[in-house]
Amino acid sequence: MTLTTIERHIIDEERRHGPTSGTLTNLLHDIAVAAKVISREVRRAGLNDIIGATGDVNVQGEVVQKLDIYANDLLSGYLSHSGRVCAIGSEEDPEPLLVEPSRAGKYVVNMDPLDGSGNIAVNASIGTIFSILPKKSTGNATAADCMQAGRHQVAAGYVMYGSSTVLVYSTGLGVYGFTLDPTVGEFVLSHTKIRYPQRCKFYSVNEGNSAYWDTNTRRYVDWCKQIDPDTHRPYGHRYIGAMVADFHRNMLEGGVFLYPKDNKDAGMSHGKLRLLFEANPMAYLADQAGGAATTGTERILEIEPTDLHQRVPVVVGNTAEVERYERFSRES
Ligand code: P6P
Repeated sequence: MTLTTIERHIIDEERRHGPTSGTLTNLLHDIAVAAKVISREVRRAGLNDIIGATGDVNVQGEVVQKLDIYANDLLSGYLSHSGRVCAIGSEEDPEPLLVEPSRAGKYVVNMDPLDGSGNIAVNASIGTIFSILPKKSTGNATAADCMQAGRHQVAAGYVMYGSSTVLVYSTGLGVYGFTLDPTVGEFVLSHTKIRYPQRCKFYSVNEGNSAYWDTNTRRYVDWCKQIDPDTHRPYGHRYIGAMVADFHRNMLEGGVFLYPKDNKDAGMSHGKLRLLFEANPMAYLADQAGGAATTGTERILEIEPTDLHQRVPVVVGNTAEVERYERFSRES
């Protein structure tokens, strides 16, 4: 039985890309190391007083969990000293961290250091999401380096802290998953070239917001719930409250995740999820796995960012479902 660790896989992929500096390889390795440390803390959160809220509110207006800060500080500190990164955009920080030019590298990392942190206190799945872009400015890095359309990503991935810790990533050559073996402290290849199944089995959306949805969302979700054996409907409904977990299940089993815009909260009239830290990396992975991601009127990867913390509506999963939602949006 061949044991393929993430370190070995990353190097094999580097060779598939042809001659490179190896910087992206090293950056992905750095992220895997940080993920192991965060996983350890997540698994111990209930024991070492880093569960619960700090009492602060972040730039998103969300209550900050202690683990949010731990993960953000760890990733920012570790990656900014790696020599691979020139700027780090984080859901937790108002402005990007711009690395000291003498230590700056050629990549930008945008991240949600701990996605779904509201699930921590109830021991439900949470995750880390990362997006890697090439530095585009010619001089010292600026915030503009973080604000590039998702089609420019060179890699993206997530770590899901669930019943096991799984790191899923792509550098444009397909999507691969690695499960952390805590007995040896290695991420071991467990999912090769993940592809969305042809059939959609699940839809994931917060039905509690249905009274605030636009017509297109209501029509699509009602369609998912209609009885039609020929199209295997009604689809099952699964919603964990952490995008990483819902996205992961849907990519493996077949499904569509929606966080549409709604008129519940004026501050979220464009949806809740952040373009740079959640939507773009997940859209990149979905595309690499044969799926798609849309706002309803625009593909996520084509959006030109206008703000670091810009929110967008997100519908991501099986391409047929994404296209169906887009049809409902056009008709509405
Ligand atoms: P709601 C977590 O806060 C998050 O950003 C996503 O991971 C998740 O899918 C969504 O928000 C959950 O939001 O409003 O349904 O609790």
